[in-house]
Amino acid sequence: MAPEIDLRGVRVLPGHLDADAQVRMLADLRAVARAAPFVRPVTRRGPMSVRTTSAGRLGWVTDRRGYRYEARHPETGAPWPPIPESVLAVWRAVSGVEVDPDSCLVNLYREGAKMGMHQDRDEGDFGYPVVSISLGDEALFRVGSVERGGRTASIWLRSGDVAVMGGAARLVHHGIDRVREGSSTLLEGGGRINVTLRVVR
Ligand code: MD3
Ligand code: FE
Repeated sequence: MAPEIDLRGVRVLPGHLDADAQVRMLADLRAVARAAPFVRPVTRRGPMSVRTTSAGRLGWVTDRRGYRYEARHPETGAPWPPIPESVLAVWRAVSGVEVDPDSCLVNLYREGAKMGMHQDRDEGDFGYPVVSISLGDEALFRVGSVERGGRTASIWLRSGDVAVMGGAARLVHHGIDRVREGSSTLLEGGGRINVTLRVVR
């Protein structure tokens, strides 16, 4: 495994998952998406370019009323499927906390999808870290500060990389500027999946 990188307090663990582990996790996430289909979230600012679904007790949803965590899929009304063991294993290895996550958000980036700079602040306790797992095409990840504006730093996140956002980095602004199409063959049809694990409470 390549050495750990500290990007403005975000711990990046390059190549945390080897190729076989990536394939296994992707199969588990496909099963999640069969039970809880990807939706295109619409925020007050319009439709997002990313597709999302969730696993675990709570899933992150958004509509014209705003962002929140819900126990059921917004379209099917079904409870979210359980978080796959392959995903929980990453949390248990890197989060440094004893509690398991309530929520596993799965973001699907297909052609041209990106994510603007934002903070993750819909959770009830920022003392817990957020853990992110990248699969598929490489993505240019940007990290700023807790305050809006100011300096930022960027890094390409590759398939199998894991990032841990804890402590002061838990509330930094961050986003995905772009995805390098065709940089990975993991997803049939191309693209990128990002899994984020959170304790919501
Ligand atoms: C820094 N996802 O779902 S992962 C998100 O690649 C989100 O889909 C991006 O931002 C993605 O909210 C970025 C890296 C990441 C995730 C959560 C964070 C960085 C973070 C939470 C706090 C600080
Ligand atoms: Fe985020």
